[in-house]
Amino acid sequence: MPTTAIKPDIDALAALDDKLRFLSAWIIHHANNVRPSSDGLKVGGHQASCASMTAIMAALYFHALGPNDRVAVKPHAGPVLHAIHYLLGSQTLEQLQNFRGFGGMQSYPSRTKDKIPVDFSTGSVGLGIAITAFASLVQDYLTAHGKLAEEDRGRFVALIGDAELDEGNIYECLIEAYKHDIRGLWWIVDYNRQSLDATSADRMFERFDEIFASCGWRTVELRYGKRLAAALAKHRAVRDWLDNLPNADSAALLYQGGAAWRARITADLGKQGAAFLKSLDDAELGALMSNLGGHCMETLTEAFDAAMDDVPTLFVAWTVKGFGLPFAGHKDNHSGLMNPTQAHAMRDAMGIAEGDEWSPLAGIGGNARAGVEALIDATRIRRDKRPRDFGRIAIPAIPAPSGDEQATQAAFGRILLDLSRAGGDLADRIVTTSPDVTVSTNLGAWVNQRGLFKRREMADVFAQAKIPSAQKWSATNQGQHIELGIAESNLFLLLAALGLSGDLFGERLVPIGTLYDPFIARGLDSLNYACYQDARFLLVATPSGITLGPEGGAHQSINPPLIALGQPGLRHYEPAFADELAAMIEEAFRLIDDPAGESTYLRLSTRSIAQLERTEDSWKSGALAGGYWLREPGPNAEAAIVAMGAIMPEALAAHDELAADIPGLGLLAVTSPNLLHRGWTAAQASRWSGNHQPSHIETLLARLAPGAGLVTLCDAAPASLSWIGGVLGNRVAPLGVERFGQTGTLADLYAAYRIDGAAITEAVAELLLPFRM
Ligand SMILES: Cc1ncc(C[n+]2csc(CCOP(=O)(O)OP(=O)(O)O)c2C)c(N)n1
Ligand SMILES: [Mg+2]
Repeated sequence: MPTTAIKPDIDALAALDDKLRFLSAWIIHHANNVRPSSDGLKVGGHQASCASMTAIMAALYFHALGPNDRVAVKPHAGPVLHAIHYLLGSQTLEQLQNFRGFGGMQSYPSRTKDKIPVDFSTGSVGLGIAITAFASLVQDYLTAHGKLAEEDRGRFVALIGDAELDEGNIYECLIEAYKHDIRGLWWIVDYNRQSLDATSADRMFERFDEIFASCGWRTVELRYGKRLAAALAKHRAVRDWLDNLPNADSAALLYQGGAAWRARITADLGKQGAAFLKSLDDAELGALMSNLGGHCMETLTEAFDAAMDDVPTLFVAWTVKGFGLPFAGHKDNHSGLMNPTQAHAMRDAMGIAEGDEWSPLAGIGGNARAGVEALIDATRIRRDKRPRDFGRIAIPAIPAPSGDEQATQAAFGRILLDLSRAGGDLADRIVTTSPDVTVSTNLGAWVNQRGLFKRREMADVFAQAKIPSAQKWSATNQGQHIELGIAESNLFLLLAALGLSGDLFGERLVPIGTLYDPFIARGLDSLNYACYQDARFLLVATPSGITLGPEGGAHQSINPPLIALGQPGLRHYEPAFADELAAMIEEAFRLIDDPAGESTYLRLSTRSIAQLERTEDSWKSGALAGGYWLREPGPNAEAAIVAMGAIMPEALAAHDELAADIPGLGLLAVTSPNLLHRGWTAAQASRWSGNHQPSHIETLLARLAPGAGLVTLCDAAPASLSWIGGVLGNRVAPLGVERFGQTGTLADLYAAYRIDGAAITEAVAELLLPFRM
């Protein structure tokens, strides 16, 4: 992280600002107006959002950033980032010309898809901001654990659209960041006071200032550029007037230009404005009034240079949306595109010859050219896209905890405790985290062993006072559990940052997060965001379903298996037994470290059930592939029970009861609907590539008679399993939970929601009826 400033070359930086504004606009123009369109769809892009930020980004990338600094770029300024890499030689012309095309540079910066180094993907506004705080926490964790040298530490920068500040996840993160004493952050707001639809509410700057300041942040307002500030200093009345001009009025005037400013100042201030206006023609007046802090290179570099310590800093840089473009300030400019005439006029005004639009330094002449070349050479940011960092962790066999009766949730706690006691590289790389449900998700024993992480030591007051407690909550910088407040979005963002530690810091961690299954929905977009970036972690959601009995409907989850069915990058496992769970955890660790792997979601239960006596391990590969025959079907069986998770005892009991009457009745234990589904669709696709392999679910179901009936059973939305009937054309009686749960004993609830033995028997009977007639 740079701690001292370099003298800025203002002229060269200003030339780079112009160049980035042109190139980002031209990338979008080319995609929309030059590249042939085969489908007639508008390609789109955000020239105004880019133009608003080019000065800020020029000052950052060509002046302030150091080699270890990481940046989350406002989604709609993606083209500016690509233009920077183009100037640095780390992005190709082909990619720029294929903006928003198949295989081309992405609409919004993407870690996984773009060819340039992208530190954090962005797109869903707000999330890219908050992840920088958690990445900084991970950096502190690695430093404290001796895995990252002081000189390799970086600063975390978020480039923020002002409307993004409406996203609640930012404030959840701000609170957590304060608790963890997070440092080394620069959040830079492109304060153009325009969102997608409209101009933003007035007076918000003061509020942001107060909110951030109360969380320990330094706030820096960059309102006026040097020239405008100097002019206003001489004309107090104009300054007071401009200070209080509503955002919408200011935007409209910026759009209309000098003549409109003159008319308005004259109307509002009369004689008091005359002296200010006197020496300026309309063009000069228009330029002066748009000389805001976020477009003034001296203001920006001074502000960055003055914030080289590690105090988290919010810069509010006032800008004009669409600065320098024909639709600057227009309230409808968010998706505005210059027409070809306007784009050509911009090119000509930049001194760029026709046909020379892509040549990096075209139009930069005179004194600035040498300075620009020098800045491009001297830029300290990383130019290359490094291969992702995988493949370092030896994963020991994870034995199943012993015990005749066990719940998967308790078994999870035991497995982690055993791992902790055994020690070793894997155990040392595990970082656990939970949003205030550490104890109730069974992480307590692990935390007692491995301790809480805090950068500054925190004593356990209860322990010091010798008050008996099962939990030891003293915290040191060697602890391996990061406790979060109750904000599930933060959990997923921290998992995302921890799960990218190999990529961000060259040191892989093994993150495990626990939460209550229904509250996955609380942070779902953050979970999706973590998966989108291919962060790797293990998510343990526990407890689940109406099997939670007396806790009632507010805590009983119904649809997470459906969420998992549609979530790329996340593998859902739902074990019934502790030995299955152990195999899945081992697999999840392997997947974290495998370049072709993914994250894992375990849906666990507090219900203690009788464990199976297994004499061999052949079930294991099936369980890891999504399912296995717990009771083998007979030849040409006419029916099977297909069950998942904590209600396996009901399925087993029903099987015992029905087996005598229905010869060959099978019991299929499903451990991962989403793996089975993925395998099925992949097999379908492979049919057309000439390399067909039947999928796991097809192979399993092929054991039954054609058209055999299936009773599917899960403590979740029945659609989680009912689709299985479509694989080979089996008729299905889907049992599961479709209404909100309620309190009660398991017998009450299973009967009321028809997932008990009686429901299974009735469903099997109904399926077989047509065959019997
Ligand atoms: C979570 C989410 N909701 C909605 C959108 C659609 N959207 C994209 S940009 C935007 C407003 C952007 O305004 P601002 O952040 O001020 O950026 P500017 O373009 O003005 O710089 C919206 C609503 C989104 N990308 N993400
Ligand atoms: Mg805005």
